[in-house]
Amino acid sequence: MMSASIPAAEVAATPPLAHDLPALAEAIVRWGRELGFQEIGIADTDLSADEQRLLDWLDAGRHGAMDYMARHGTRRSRPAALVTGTVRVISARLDYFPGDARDANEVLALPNHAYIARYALGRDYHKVLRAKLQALAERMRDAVGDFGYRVFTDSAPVMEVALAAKAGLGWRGKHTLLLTRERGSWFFLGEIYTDLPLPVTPARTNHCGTCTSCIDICPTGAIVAPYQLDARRCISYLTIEHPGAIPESLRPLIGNRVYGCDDCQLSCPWNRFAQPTAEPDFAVRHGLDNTELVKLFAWTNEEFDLRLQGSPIRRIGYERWLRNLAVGLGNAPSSAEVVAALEARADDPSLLVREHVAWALGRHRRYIDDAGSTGDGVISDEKQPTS
Ligand code: B12
Ligand code: SF4
Ligand code: SF4
Repeated sequence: MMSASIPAAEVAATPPLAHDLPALAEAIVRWGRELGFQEIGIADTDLSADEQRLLDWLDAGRHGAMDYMARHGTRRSRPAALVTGTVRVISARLDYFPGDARDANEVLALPNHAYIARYALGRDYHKVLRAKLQALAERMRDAVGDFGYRVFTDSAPVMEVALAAKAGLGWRGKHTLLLTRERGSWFFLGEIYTDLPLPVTPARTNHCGTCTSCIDICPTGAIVAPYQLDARRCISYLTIEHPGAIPESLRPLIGNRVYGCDDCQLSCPWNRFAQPTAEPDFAVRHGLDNTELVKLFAWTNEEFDLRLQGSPIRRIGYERWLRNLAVGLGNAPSSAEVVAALEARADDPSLLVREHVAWALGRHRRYIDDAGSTGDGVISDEKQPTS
């Protein structure tokens, strides 16, 4: 009856999938796979349970200096308040584990080497994911005509994990990340907010059981209770998001982790089933999986900018990079090379770097006193301890 009022020409011009939302949802999953996503799910926009937990987390100050987490209020937990008209969220999962990287546990066990989180060894994921999501949205437009949408990945006030959990892309682990039985947790999430009332996909059941491996392994005790993370203690926060001095009590616990941290994921039994990414952009660049701390600490600002072009690491800037490396060097075994590298930056123009270098040198004080330093950044050969 309703179509009787629509001019015949318009009916003929309306693409068929616009009238068949279940078929469109199936097509979206298929197109998503063709674009390289491992999985696509669809959720409604009711995040009321998560909203209260987000507010509690913010009230407790667990976001530390991440002001952007508090800035947008409930727009983060109410998709339609962020993009008017949103009724569904299409969630997408893209695996990033680089199969060509040196084994993570091996690097963590080498205190002279820098450990960089697996997600940051290749190119910045923001652009990669965004381009794929945009391509998916355009295929949808080709199929249904104009519709309301916006794509996001880690770039806006969006509760990505909560939405992906609703959309059935995995369950939230006790470390707070999303994971699956088939592929573990080494993946990024991205979304398309849309005004199309697509059918939703069911949520998955939780398979953490009695396991507490991620909580037990966390070097800084940042997972303060199952599903609750205090970012202020998390090494990922401290080395990436935190702008100032790293609290001294936490520095020794950071070990050689100079950008991000993966321990909670490395310890998770479900990550035994993870598959290496097929995404060429996430392949290791510049040997970042296997480089000594002193080599990275010697980079000039220009080398930092040049070598980390297109890498997510560049976003923390040279000063935080040196700060983090100084902590790593403070935790490394004492040696002439380590002390010389630190002494070479003892007068760094940045107060932040100088303070962390001084702390690191303090950690090698006994060695320096025993060995004797020329005071000009070189431990004299004759004063080095004999082994
Ligand atoms: C802020 C942030 C961080 C912060 C804080 C992390 C956090 N857990 O909140 C810091 C800098 C520490 C961080 C670190 C990392 N992050 Co981060 N981060 C984000 C960001 C921008 C927002 C997360 C957020 O909303 N936090 C707010 C708090 C309130 O949420 P929450 O801790 O997850 O708590 C929820 C539940 O745990 C729950 N809860 C509380 N109590 C209880 C009790 C029960 C019983 C239950 C069921 C639930 C529950 O309530 C909360 C609301 O749902 C998202 C992107 C996005 N826009 O969503 C990426 C994101 C979560 N990060 C990501 C990644 C990859 C990482 C790192 C692995 C990077 C690294 N290697 O260093 C680490 C992992 C650390 C960890 N264990 O979480 C990915 C995760 C992908 C995945 N598989 O889940 C995301 C989704 C980015 C992306 N687009 O892919 N991150
Ligand atoms: S990323 Fe590292 S510091 Fe943060 S919760 Fe996981 S194990 Fe702990
Ligand atoms: S380590 Fe254990 S508790 Fe933590 S997310 Fe994995 S299965 Fe869940």
